[in-house]
Amino acid sequence: MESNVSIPSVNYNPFTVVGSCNLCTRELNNDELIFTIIKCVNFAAIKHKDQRRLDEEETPYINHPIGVANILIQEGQIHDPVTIVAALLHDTVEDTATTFEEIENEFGTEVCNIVREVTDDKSLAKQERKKLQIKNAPKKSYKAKLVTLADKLYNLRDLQRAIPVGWSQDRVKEYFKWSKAVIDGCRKTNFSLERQLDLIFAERISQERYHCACKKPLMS
Ligand SMILES: [Mn+2]
Repeated sequence: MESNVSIPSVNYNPFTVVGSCNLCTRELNNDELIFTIIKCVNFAAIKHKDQRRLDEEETPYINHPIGVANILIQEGQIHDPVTIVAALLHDTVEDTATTFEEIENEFGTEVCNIVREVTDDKSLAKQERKKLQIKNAPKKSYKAKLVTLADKLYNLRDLQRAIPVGWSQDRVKEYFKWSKAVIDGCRKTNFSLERQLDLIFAERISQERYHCACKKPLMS
């Protein structure tokens, strides 16, 4: 995660009340809401256009951020536009050439700050980044925790559906373990999302037990 530098907006900022603290958000009317959401999906689609998910079908990458936003709305009952816009943008800086300045200029300070909170510092080694996600999870804001929970829920479901090309069973197992540690740092944020994640972890444990050679009963 990069330092939390606040850069003044120079462009259209749908959420901020101009002239105030630059952090307070206001409610958007229907026209502004649809304008902002479509602008945001279009922005993310352009940024991720050359990327694919790691499954065999090479699903377009944009399915992921759209799916994360959809999980927040359908399963998390989250209708806050700042959180939804941040979810749609959450991987743009980490995985494409997008900068925080662009996000701030196009979608405002609060959205940008959430994206910052969920963006790994790619200058660090992968293992270090993974450790930091666990360490930083409890310190995240409520909205960043929501995005984190929905992101992990999407990725774990994806992993249940199809193992990424080139991944060993050990790597899958490790990913589940690591995800649980990150999620445990985001507890008491959204009951429904956490319940869905717990169901996945329970399912995973029973699968691992089933395939384990010892065949010990689960409740021993
Ligand atoms: Mn993601």
